[in-house]
Amino acid sequence: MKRPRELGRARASAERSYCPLFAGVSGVIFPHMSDRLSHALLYGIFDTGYANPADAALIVERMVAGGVDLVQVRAKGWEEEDVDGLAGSVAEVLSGTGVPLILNDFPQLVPSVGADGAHVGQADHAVADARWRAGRALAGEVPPVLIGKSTHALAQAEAAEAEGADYIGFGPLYPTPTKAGRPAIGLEEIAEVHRRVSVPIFCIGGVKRENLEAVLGAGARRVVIVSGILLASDLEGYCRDVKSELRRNAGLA
Ligand code: TZP
Ligand code: MG
Repeated sequence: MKRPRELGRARASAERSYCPLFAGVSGVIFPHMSDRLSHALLYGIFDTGYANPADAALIVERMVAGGVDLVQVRAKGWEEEDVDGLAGSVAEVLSGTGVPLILNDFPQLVPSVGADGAHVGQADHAVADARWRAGRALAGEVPPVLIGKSTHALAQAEAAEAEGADYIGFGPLYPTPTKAGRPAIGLEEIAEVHRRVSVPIFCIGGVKRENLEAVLGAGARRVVIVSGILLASDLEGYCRDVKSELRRNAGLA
């Protein structure tokens, strides 16, 4: 039995997914959040390792105002019910913005939170399992659920696509305390992963406004930035700067 606030969130998620362009015979129309994903360049993460959960709404609002295209909630070591509460507050902020909300792990919380998907690591659920736990067993179901996967090598990137991931993270490019203990892979394989993999690739790990030019120069098109954004004194301006560089790189500005 869903609690009322959960129903409210699920409804808010459905409402923000509504688009008359996709009207069909059923009258219940969901555009594909995957369209949002395919145009996404900047992926921001609200990570409790860097930001006070009490500030989540304000921070995510600023991220969106700065042009972040996807938002993930990452709360390592948290209990499921606490993640549900935090992600629910972020879902409310994102409601009506069209910016998809992705949960790090916890695919089973996608329906109650009103999130749009989940992100899994190499040691987490398989993509199909995550999709099933999110209540949507098959890719292409409506409303769609986006399942992303972390990859740290070319072979893992190809495997994640073959497994049905909607997008991948590729990195860490640079050593980063956000993913302590995970060796950096450098920039050398960025161009090759873009040749081999068709789903959106978000380069991640130590990416900052300061090294973005080098990352894009190596062939990246989309990035995830965690600490760079969350530790910025002007978070919105930081996102805006990065986004405009990403747009320029993509030939959109
Ligand atoms: N996966 C690979 S690197 C990384 C994750 C979650 C952390 C990225 O964080 P930051 O602070 O942008 O380096
Ligand atoms: Mg994980």
